[in-house]
Amino acid sequence: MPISPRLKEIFQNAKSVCVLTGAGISAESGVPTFRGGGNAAVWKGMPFDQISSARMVRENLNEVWEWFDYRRGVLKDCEPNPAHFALAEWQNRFADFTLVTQNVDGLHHRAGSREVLELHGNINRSSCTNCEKRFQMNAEDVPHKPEVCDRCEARVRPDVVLFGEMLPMDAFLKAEQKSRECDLFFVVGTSALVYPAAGLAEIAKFSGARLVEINPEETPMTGFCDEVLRGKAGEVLPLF
Ligand code: BJW
Repeated sequence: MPISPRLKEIFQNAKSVCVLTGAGISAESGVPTFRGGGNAAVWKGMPFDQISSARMVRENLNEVWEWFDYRRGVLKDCEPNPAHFALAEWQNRFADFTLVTQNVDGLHHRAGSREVLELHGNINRSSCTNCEKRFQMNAEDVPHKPEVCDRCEARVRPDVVLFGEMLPMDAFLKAEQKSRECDLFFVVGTSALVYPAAGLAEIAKFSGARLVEINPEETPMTGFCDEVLRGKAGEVLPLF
């Protein structure tokens, strides 16, 4: 998948670059995606959008923890891949660079990205269901610790954003502002189905940015993009 000379030139001259990543960027690290390839993640016969939901936290937090402990167990053996490393290098290439991720796996940080706007939280943190105190978990804490908050003794939950829940407002507002201001926006490894994250690409495009998609499959965003690079993130991103 060669990058056209024209896109290379646009990339080299860009002042402000914004990248939105999704589960596909971690696929080559061995982290399963939610959708794509004709499959959707299922846990104990339940579609993930049922278990990863605000309702499930209210009705069956034990099951939610089992699902996230399982996924933290999978993640323990996963390492950042060339796509994560390429983006960590981009932060030094541009006067203004913003990395926004929907992923909860922390692999961008582990690859060396200094500032990552995590729109859907982080799987290695938990938060109190009552006072919202946050706790960092170690990858080895499977099953999770602590069980209850040391400040108010309410139960803790995974600190991730589930369907029907609000995104962290500070991260989202900053991502929205940077999407509006950038001149080049990359949509990498996301099915672009989940809002409001997917809407950032639309904001960028309507504000005049050039939109580039990197994904081996077509998505609802494809027709909207100025450039489509059909390939794996770990193979395409290092080519820039
Ligand atoms: C590769 C590759 C390789 C493979 N290289 N690529 C507006 C319109 C319609 C609906 C809504 C709307 N606004 C809000 C909604 C509702 C809802 C929503 O969007 N629903 C749609 C699905 C219909 N959104 C919400 O509920 C959000 N909250 C919200 O809006 O709050 C306001 C509100 C509150 C109360 C009531 C009403 C409104 C919250 C969304 C939170 C999403 N959370 C999850 C789970 C996180 C925890 C967990 O990890 O379990 O986040 S869902 C899941 O999807 C996860 C992901 O971050 C997210 C996006 O998935 P992603 O990253 O795109 O992955 P995949 O698997 O879908 O795609 C992978 C892609 O990679 C594929 O395209 C492959 O081809 C590609 N790929 N290998 C490059 N090597």
